[in-house]
Amino acid sequence: MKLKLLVLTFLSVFVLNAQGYDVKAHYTKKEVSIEMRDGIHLHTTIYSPKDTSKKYPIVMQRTPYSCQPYGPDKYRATIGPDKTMMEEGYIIVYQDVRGRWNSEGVYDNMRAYIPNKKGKQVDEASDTYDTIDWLVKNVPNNNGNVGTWGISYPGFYASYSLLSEHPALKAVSPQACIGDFFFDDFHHNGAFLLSYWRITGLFGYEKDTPMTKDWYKITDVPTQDQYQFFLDHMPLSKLDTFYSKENVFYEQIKDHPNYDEFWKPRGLVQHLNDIKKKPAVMFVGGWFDAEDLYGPLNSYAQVEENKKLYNTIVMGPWSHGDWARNKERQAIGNVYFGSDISKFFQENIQSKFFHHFLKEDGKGESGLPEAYMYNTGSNEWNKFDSWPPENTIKETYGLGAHQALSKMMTREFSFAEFVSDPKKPVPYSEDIKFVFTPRKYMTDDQRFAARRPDVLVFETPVLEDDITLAGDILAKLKVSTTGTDADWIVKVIDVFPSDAEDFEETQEYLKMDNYHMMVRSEVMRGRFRNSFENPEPFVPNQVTNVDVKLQDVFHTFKKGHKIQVQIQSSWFPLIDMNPQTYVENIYKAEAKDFQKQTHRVYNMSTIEFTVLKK
Ligand code: PG9
Repeated sequence: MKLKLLVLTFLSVFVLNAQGYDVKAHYTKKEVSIEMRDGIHLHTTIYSPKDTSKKYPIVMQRTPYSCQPYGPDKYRATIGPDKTMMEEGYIIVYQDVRGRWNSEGVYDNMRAYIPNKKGKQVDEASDTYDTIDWLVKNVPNNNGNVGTWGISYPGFYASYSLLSEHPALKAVSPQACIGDFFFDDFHHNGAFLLSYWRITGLFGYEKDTPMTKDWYKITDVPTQDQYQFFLDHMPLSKLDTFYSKENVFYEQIKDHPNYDEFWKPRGLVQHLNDIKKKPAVMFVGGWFDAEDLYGPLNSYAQVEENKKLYNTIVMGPWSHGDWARNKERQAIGNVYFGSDISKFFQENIQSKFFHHFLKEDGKGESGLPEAYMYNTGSNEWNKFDSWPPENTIKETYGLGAHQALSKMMTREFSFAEFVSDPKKPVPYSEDIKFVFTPRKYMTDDQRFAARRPDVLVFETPVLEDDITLAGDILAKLKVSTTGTDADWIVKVIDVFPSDAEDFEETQEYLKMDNYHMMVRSEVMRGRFRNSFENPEPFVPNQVTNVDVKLQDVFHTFKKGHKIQVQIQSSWFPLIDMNPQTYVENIYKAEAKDFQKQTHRVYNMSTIEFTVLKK
């Protein structure tokens, strides 16, 4: 039961985004069932301003998390993207997606998009089209313009609405949107996010009946030390006793370890350059979003291919969905980024976007930039005409001998090696709790890892000038292993000077002097180094290329700081432990497959940064 409370607390954060606004005093609420083209009815809640003297645009969120009331009087405690918009007046609509809660039909995770639907063929684009069509024809006082928005899974449905092709859809804001479950949320580059294992049940579903109650199939698990719990339950098959077979989604995850015909059609990013109408788009993401960082960045880039669209992006110093919370001080873990950042976003960016395109028909300039990006090192907003910025260059650093990180490429043939022991995997944080999803770790101090023999550390000298990274990072590793499989984790770290100031958030035991702030991290499951669809074993002791692409950053490493790169082969239990013996399906690996192996990183390995020119 604890988990259910936790889950609802987690989900409610996406609706408590405008505390202190009395919805019931200003809005009436109506619940309708809207019929889709295949006869299925979707439960839809409509909040309309009581002031009927003018017409309002519709802003809709389609969600798997229920449009049920959270607050008193069956009203949501707050509704809509933010308080400014609530006060300004919009018709706010929520809809249970197909097969969830009070909607009919059968749920399907990340339902595959069907580009040329025939007859009664449906997907989330056709459900969005049919819903918008009904709303503009039946909701009183609407001005004929519709926007969609959503954070996380609702963000996925907002992205999907871009493919609905309804002419009334004029503004779309996918936020922390899932792009592809093989790279967002449950997997990173094919490695399973073990720490999310508990919530696969949120998205489990019975085959033939809609998920209307008890919508997750998780039998509660002990909330003991998460590191030890998962260590005690390796191989992964030991976890199966905690789940019912009804948790179809977890069964699907186990049955599809590669990027195959189950996962590929469900990826949405691939379709986002196929948008036939021209709604305005604003992607929003958090630089420290542990769940959906791939989604907003890669979806924006894909839509950007269509130069006819107004397509923009906002990235702030946020974790997952932070901008919808009203934290005065924006801090993640021990690192403070500034105050009233979410308030600034809501009042000066989000409400401005919807107002311009839904109330002013997009006439004239929106007053918003192509890319509104927060520098997480200098703690300031920057506006760019493109993302990545045009005035950037690629700078390559060698992961050199003596573990130096330097632009001077070493010539000597050498390597650094470490023993990777599945019984003592590298923790992903010093602070591992059974939480709904791990979020704080993205800025955690990495000194604990730097001091382990199975973590390689490469570091620049103290910087004599600021360096700003603005774009993606690509580690091109040359490695070998005594085994036949291995994971490669790359972390980029901002090493603070010994006289760094403490932030208010700094925990007593941890001072900011010499703080090793994680800025970006990523795993590449080595078997997928050449293809996510066709994995390959390593040949023992053979030098092998493994490229690890780390998602974009926008971070100034200040003068007096150092840039540090850490490389390791486990990240536990954020991701599952690689047996380091190649097996067809790691979810079915046996205890005997988990072997201690010796890994090497050769000094011809490099890391390429996208550097902002001064
Ligand atoms: N995308 C988020 C999520 C999905 C699945 C598992 C964990 C997180 C979200 O919808 O909140």
